[in-house]
Amino acid sequence: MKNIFSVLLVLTSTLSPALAHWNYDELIVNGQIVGEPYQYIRRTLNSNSPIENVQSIDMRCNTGGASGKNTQTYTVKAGDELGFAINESFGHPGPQQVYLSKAPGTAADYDGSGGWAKIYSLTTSTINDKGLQWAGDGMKSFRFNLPSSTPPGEYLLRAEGLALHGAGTKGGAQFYIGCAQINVTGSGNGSPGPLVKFPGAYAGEEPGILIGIYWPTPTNYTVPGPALWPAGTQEQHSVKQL
Ligand SMILES: *[C@@H]1O[C@H](CO)[C@@H](O)[C@H](O)[C@H]1NC(C)=O
Ligand SMILES: *[C@@H]1O[C@H](CO)[C@@H](O)[C@H](O)[C@H]1NC(C)=O
Ligand SMILES: *[C@@H]1O[C@H](CO)[C@@H](O)[C@H](O)[C@H]1NC(C)=O
Ligand SMILES: [Cu+2]
Repeated sequence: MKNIFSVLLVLTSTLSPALAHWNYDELIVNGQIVGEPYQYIRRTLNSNSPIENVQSIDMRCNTGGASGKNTQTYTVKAGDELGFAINESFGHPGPQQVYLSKAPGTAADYDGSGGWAKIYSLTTSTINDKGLQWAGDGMKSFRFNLPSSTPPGEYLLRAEGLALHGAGTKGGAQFYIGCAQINVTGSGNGSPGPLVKFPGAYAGEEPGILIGIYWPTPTNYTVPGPALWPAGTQEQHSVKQL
């Protein structure tokens, strides 16, 4: 019974394609949406489809996200509360994470080929006998702190939603990605890290990427990627929406 139910769940979530999908289109700064959709976030050329090949260069900033020429850069202070809003709701189960990468020049000129530190990870709200429950499930936004030790300069801020409904087979996990361009002011003197590259950060076989979430019912979840920066930052189990 449980088995059939799980199969049905997988089918329904795979058969309702664009409905459950989302794009990160708006930047939130200190509790307010700033600007218009895609004013500060690079627009994907991929409608609202996910990336499934973890070795793709589009893992950086989504399809068409290699250049920020048509995107503006928003000035924030180290320590500000930032966030992403989406044009839908998170319609698939899985974690939400945010990575930060310093541009060698301007954020608009940066292709995201450098190192990325992870600064936010929103995972399960709880794990019970029905399996993994996701803190971001059905939500339309999330907020997090830009570490106050972030050094001044221009950065790409990358939102990543990992959808796990099809992740029981390799290549079945879906990555929803959006990169905001930010200009950080202040006197932060930290060293963001550990740094990872995209592609490269994920192999696709991590227990948090290659995982059947329906049956057998998982009893734990390990989010993929490096440790959070600054060291000691904890994963979040509840979402701060707008
Ligand atoms: C979100 O944006 C994508 C890409 O423009 C679009 O295909 C999709 O229909 C939008 N969703 C909603 C609810 O507007
Ligand atoms: C970034 O902030 C600095 C300091 O306020 C400012 O001088 C510079 O013009 C800003 N750059 C951009 C791209 O907004
Ligand atoms: C859950 O724990 C088991 C055993 O400790 C481990 O083999 C498995 O990889 C873990 N699963 C996840 C998704 O972390
Ligand atoms: Cu989908």
